[in-house]
Amino acid sequence: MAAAPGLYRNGRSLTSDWRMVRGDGSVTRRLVGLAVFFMTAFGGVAVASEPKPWQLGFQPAASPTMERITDFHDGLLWVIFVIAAFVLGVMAYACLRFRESKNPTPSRTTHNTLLELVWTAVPVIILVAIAIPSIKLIYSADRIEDADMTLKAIGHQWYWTYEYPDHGNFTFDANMLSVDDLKDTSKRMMETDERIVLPVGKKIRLLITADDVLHNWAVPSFGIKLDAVPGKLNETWVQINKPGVYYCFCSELCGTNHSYMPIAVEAVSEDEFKAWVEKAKKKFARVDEPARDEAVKVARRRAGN
Ligand SMILES: [Cu+2]
Repeated sequence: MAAAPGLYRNGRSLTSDWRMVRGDGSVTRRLVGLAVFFMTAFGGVAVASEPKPWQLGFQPAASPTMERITDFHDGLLWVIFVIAAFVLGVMAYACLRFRESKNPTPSRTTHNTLLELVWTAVPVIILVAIAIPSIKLIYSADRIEDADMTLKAIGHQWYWTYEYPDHGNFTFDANMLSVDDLKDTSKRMMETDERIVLPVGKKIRLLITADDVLHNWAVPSFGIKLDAVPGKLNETWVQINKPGVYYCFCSELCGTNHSYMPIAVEAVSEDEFKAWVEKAKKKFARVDEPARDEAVKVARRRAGN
């Protein structure tokens, strides 16, 4: 489990604890107080955005990009609705108005220049009107100029490695938790042994690549789904709006254990993030250090000292 400052109890597990001991008044009171404290203090750290049964639409947006994607999607639905209703109306009108009994001698008209111009121009105008905000959105999601920090994700068969280059350049692997290691609040096949911890409200540059085959780093509520390509560094960014844990999976078929390399992101306040970084620096290896030490050892061995 990641070393983020004690955040792993949520309201549900406390409720079940409370049910077991409610015979004792003082314990009950204390536990209820504790539950209220935890829910107030860490309530937001439970799963922030997740799919729900019978859900329609996207998971709740947790980044400016996803908010824009959601708005754009909702706007497009109206465009589709108006076009579909118009076409259906025209077809219904034609079927009724020009049916054989009502219109026994059909017109032999084959061309109408104005009509043909209109039915060519109007769809073009609609497509251009859709393309402009769509391209703007693609560019805004593409990269960020003034990032506050960088996170690098490297896909492997079948786990992710993360690097924090601006925070001591430490690195760690995130493997899926096996069923035996699941905690009562963990999500099966979605939880990792080490979560990515990121600060809320900061602009975070994401660099994504792979070590072996194509993978894909995706988090729906951030509006991110980006290929991890060996030998290529893909870039995007995220600014997380609200604290919580966000889950997803590798989203590119990458081999036998493709479905066993989840992504778990824990968004915390800036202070909590700083505290986590201090712990993480001690707990995890530096990207450059082991190689440098090794190089020094090899050089010393060669030199015989
Ligand atoms: Cu993969």
